[in-house]
Amino acid sequence: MIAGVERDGHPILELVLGDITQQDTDAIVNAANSSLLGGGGVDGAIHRAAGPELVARCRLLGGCRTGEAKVTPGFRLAAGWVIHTVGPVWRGGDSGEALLLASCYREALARADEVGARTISFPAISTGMYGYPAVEAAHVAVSTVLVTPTAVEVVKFVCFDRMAFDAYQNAFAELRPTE
Ligand code: AR6
Repeated sequence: MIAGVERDGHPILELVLGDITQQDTDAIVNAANSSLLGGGGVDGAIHRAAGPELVARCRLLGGCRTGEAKVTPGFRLAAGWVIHTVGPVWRGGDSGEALLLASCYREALARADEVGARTISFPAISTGMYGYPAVEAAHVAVSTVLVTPTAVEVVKFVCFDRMAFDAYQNAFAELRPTE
């Protein structure tokens, strides 16, 4: 953990530079596509690390709409659950992208609550192949998690590179409530 924000009655937020497949939180979130059958980026990494059981289980789910989330076991991962969500493709910002991205975070926390996960790791959904600007995406991620009611106790934002990490640090600094 490199930085944390703690608030009464809300999850502790942590910021980590690393690989989400290595996180031992109860759940990790996958930035999937609507087929849920795998892809590149974090999706590919999670499927490789979880093993072929994951895609077999995903086949039973019938896909996932943008902004929604579905849960599977983590199979060979340290995390017990994978929560698959589909972020919006960035189309300039006027196509409801922020609302859809916020929905991904809310829906993922709702799935975590349903399976009793108390700790969860999120990647920077939509900021790779789907082109969502990192600074704006980090702001949506942190502000949404801060206001979403959940029994989750720890939320880790796992950044794969320094640029994402800096974006989250700025979002933490901007959104940290003044005590
Ligand atoms: N751990 C943590 N973060 C990672 C990892 C990792 N192992 N690998 C990549 N990232 P992307 P999207 C970061 O493209 O933009 C897939 O093909 C990456 O640096 O994985 O939501 C799906 O199947 C970036 O910051 O997801 C979809 O088709 C962030 O994860 C499409 O890509 C998200 O990048 C989804 O695109």
